[in-house]
Amino acid sequence: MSLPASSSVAEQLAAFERELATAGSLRDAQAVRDRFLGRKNSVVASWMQMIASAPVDQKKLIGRYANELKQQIEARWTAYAEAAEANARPAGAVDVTLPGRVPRLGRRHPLTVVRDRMEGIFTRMGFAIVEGPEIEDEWHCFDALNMPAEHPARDMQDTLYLGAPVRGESGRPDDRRTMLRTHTSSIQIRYMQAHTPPIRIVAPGRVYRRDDLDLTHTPMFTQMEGLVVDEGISLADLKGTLLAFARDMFSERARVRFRPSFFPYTEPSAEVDISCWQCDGRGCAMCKQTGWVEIGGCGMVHPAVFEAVGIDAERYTGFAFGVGIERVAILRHQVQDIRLFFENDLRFLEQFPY
Ligand code: 2U9
Repeated sequence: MSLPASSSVAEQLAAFERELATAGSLRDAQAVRDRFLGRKNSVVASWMQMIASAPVDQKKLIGRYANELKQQIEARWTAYAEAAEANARPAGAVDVTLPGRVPRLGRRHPLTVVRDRMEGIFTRMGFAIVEGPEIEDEWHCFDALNMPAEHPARDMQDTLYLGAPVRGESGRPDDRRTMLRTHTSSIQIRYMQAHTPPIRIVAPGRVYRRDDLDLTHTPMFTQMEGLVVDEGISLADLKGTLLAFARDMFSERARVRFRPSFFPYTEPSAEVDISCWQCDGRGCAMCKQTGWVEIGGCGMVHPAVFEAVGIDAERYTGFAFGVGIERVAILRHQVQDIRLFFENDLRFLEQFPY
């Protein structure tokens, strides 16, 4: 038995190719593949069967032919199938059959949450929220706040100066230095220069000091200061406002106490303590057995401050207070180390359920 001339591998391959070319769909093409490569009754399968029934001296020849045919048609099919798939889905297109990816949701930073909460409390009491520049000059940060040139807080040891002198209000260059604000009080100074009483504002924002890092200090932290100016504003208004804040922020049972203190921009001045909301004042680890927790400072606006911004201190009085936002967050969440708020380690941040 000799192999028919019309059955050369090249011719069979050409026939396979012609039939593939007429296939109108992938399904048609698969049918062509099955006719040539299928396990039963296909072109390749019948050559394979022929090996068994062929005379011994022909087996090798037919076997070689059948294998060669099988390999070439298979290779052609693989190329065809790959090209068909590539054409079906343009490069870069989304495979809509893949399972969806669940996006990882971000969340607000714990300091942002505390700040938003504090802003909400003061907004409901009728305060406006005001911001200002983080790069300040010495007049807005110190002079106007009754902190004269020789005041220790103005020292290079405490303040981060930026060096370049700024232009004065007149537009002429003067020798005031620029610096990173050491408190948000400069916002209230700017606000009082631009507005007449009644004034009721809170000023949140970052402040900067030349502090070394430790459990309770970072060179940048966040404050919220409040200022109320009107006729007849008294220390009782100040205490009532802080009590309302403490009851909303910490506990309905909170009480507030003032301890006499000193700040250049307020007179009288006080440190503000809140009765411990963990033990209700009986004494626990959080309040170090004192029953009280310090949350900030406050006082009645010093007349020299009013004079600096052109408000009549005979007619108007005002109160001011300051709270560290990290301090509030530390107390609310029992955080041991202020630095954790700024390292942004997800293992820390993901513990906050917001
Ligand atoms: C003006 C007049 C007075 C704001 C005040 C404090 C007392 C105070 C600290 C709390 C913790 C700063 O973040 S902290 O370290 N603040 O103790 N702040 S009175 O007094 C002002 C502000 C502006 C025009």
